[in-house]
Amino acid sequence: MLIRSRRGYELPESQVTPEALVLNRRAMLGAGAMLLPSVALSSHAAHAQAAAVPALPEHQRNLRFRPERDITAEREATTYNNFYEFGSSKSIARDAARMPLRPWTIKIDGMVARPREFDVDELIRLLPIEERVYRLRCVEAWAMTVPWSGFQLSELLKLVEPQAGARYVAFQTATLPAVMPGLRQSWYPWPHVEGCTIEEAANELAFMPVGMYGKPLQGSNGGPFRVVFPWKYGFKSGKSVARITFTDRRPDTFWNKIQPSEYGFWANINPEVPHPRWSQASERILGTSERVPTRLFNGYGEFVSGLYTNLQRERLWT
Ligand SMILES: Nc1nc2c(c(=O)[nH]1)N[C@H]1C(S)=C(S)[C@@H](COP(=O)(O)O)O[C@H]1N2
Ligand SMILES: [Mo]
Repeated sequence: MLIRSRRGYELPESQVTPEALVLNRRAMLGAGAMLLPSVALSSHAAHAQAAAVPALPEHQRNLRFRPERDITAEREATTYNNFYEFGSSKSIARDAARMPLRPWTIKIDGMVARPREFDVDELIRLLPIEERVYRLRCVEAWAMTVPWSGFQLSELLKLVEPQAGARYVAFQTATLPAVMPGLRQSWYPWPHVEGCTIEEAANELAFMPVGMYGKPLQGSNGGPFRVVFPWKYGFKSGKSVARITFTDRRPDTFWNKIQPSEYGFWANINPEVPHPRWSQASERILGTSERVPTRLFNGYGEFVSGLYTNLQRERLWT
């Protein structure tokens, strides 16, 4: 495999990155706040990471969801990330390796008949785990294809029984200041919360990975537990989820709070609706020099287009 210390596209990409623009502008106001004493960090992390991560149980690939693209090289997918809790560059993987993956508790609250806390290993025991190869399309117009291991979000819904009035689901990322230097960037509306409607959560594509490439999910990619909505821009897919709340009010979501005109609540993928600052017509395949046309709903329309037929007045595509 070709190994380079820096990818040629990294710099141009980060210059057009919306997130990075916001960051750079504000960073000048708060310069200095971003430096953390790395010695203190690593000694804390050594302590926090004492518990071992068990291997995933045996499971099989679900062939219903065909990738129609080559799987992205594992090294690309695990080292080119967006994870602002660790900073705004794509190269956060090493820092994110400090994420304390065990023990990990997920709190489920709000409008459910059975609110409770789960240990992540308990969820892995309780729910049917499978592998799904999904395409992931970032709003910045790069894409990768990933074999995720995890469970269908609807299985979790069955476990906690949403109440009839629950209309939305909010996914909150853990805030761990000792290992997440990005949290010091106090102009961001931490904690990271993303959300969807209850119908979207119940859709068979909505998935909760606990692994990728057959291994437990590492911190860089949102381990130990995240969500993915493959028909929506990647920023909707919250990482390292610690709390899931069922509610009757549309959650205030992270990027929507930062820049509502550019990052809507729905963020469904549509090549014909440009981002205000660039086209969404095509995408760059991570780890290659290829650019390919973007597809409506990232090519998953057969599964999800029915979710939106009565919502024409909403801004479904940004
Ligand atoms: N908590 C949290 N979740 C997040 C992000 C983030 O910064 N923080 N970035 C999002 C964005 S913009 C994308 S494209 C995907 C990237 O996931 P990956 O790094 O596993 O490719 O995670 C999403 N989930
Ligand atoms: Mo993204």
